[in-house]
Amino acid sequence: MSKLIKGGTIVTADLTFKGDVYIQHDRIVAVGPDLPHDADHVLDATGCYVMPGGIDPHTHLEMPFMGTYSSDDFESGTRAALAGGTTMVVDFALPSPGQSLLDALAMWHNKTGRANCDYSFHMAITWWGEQVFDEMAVIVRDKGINTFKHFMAYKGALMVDDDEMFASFQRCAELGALPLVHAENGDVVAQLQARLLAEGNNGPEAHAYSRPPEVEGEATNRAIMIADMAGVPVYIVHVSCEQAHEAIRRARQKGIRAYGEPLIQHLTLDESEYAHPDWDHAARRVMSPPFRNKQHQDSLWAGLQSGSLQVVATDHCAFTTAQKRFGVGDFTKIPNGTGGLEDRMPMLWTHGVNTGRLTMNEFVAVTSTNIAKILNIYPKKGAILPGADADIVVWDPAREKTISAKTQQSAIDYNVFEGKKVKGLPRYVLSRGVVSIHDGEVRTREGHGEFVPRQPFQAVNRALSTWKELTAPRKVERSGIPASGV
Ligand code: DUC
Ligand code: ZN
Ligand code: ZN
Ligand code: ZN
Repeated sequence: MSKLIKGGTIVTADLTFKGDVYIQHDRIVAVGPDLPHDADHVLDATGCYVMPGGIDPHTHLEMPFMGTYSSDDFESGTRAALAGGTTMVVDFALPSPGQSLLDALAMWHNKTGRANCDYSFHMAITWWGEQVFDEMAVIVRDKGINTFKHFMAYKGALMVDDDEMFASFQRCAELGALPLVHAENGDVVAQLQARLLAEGNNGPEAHAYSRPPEVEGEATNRAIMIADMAGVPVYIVHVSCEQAHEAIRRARQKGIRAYGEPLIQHLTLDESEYAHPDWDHAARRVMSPPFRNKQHQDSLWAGLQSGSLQVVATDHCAFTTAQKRFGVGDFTKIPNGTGGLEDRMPMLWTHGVNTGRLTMNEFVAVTSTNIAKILNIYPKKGAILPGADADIVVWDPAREKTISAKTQQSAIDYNVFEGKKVKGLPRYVLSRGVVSIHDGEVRTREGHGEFVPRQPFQAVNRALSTWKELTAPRKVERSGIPASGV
């Protein structure tokens, strides 16, 4: 079965040019102007941009968290992804403390039977011991996973301390894996939460007060410095504020390989959401880190423009209003998380490309190609090239809609972007050659999604900083006997 995407403008992270894309089965086989018109199906891309499908490197589908499960599973989550032009998601396998990493991974694989698009996993390090040390090697060498996630927050649940993080980062360096970090100072958050509750601040706005930018800036800087000492690059998830971005920028300037991932929510929604008089409205927007003010948003946009931040994700972790209400009377019990899978690309196009903040090529880079390179799956994913998977979005810059929970694919009963107008939406979305979306019509195929294995890489981080020389053990030769009592 062959397909020809005809008459569009191909936009990649590097180039913009008029051309057609020829697909056989699930692969791209030719790219160029005026390809022969002999395919089984011709998809008209006139007036559209033909781009690599989006990759969302940060989702939590059917995640056990805060006494419940996030409400989008691999079926509804990947359907939402495809509806918005995203053709691959990377989710997190989360061992409970003491649980085997391999058992946790098997549990997560069992959730994916109905996935509509391709997916992969990051493995979380939620505890430390010899078993974890040993299993990390199996995960990297035999299970196709080259990323390990560390939570510096969620004290008493997912959080690891510096001891564990440093040990795990060194193991990542040995194995050719990349550590990912949720960077918030979990000890400080726990104290602020307790103080706010004691003072009678129990509403959703207190969630934001308990996680100020400083807890994120401190933890981001700490994670980067620990990674530098372990000699491994580091990827900071959901960078929400200038303090965290500043730490990443400063590290990169010194030659440290630190990557930063802002979310579409933090780029387009701000802290005023938590001041809303309706409890449900505010609670639905409770996520960690919380939304910030406009200055922080400007910093994140500047990072995407200048390259100090490389990827836009969602941290899609959707809870219904009923689930959010677990936290009535105690904001620390509101399940943390917001949706965004369906809206990431249209919102970023509308607020990035249409405003002139991002070029189309930068849009492709931060939604797809950069993450494919960081995860070592380029050009299978993130590319419009012969041999690449036919994960493609034919993007119609003139197509408009108003975002609404009434028309969304996600299983939850609201949308944090409700009422926002977007201009720029998919005409076609192809998941490994299968037309899954056409002009808003959903034609996803349950179970079509496959696991994408990722090989280890050379995980070295050699900063220009001189601390290694300064701290390398050196025996100092001395002569004479020091005067006593000095
Ligand atoms: N933050 C959230 O808001 N939800 C899931 C996990 C996280 O770190
Ligand atoms: Zn057909
Ligand atoms: Zn997180
Ligand atoms: Zn997350």
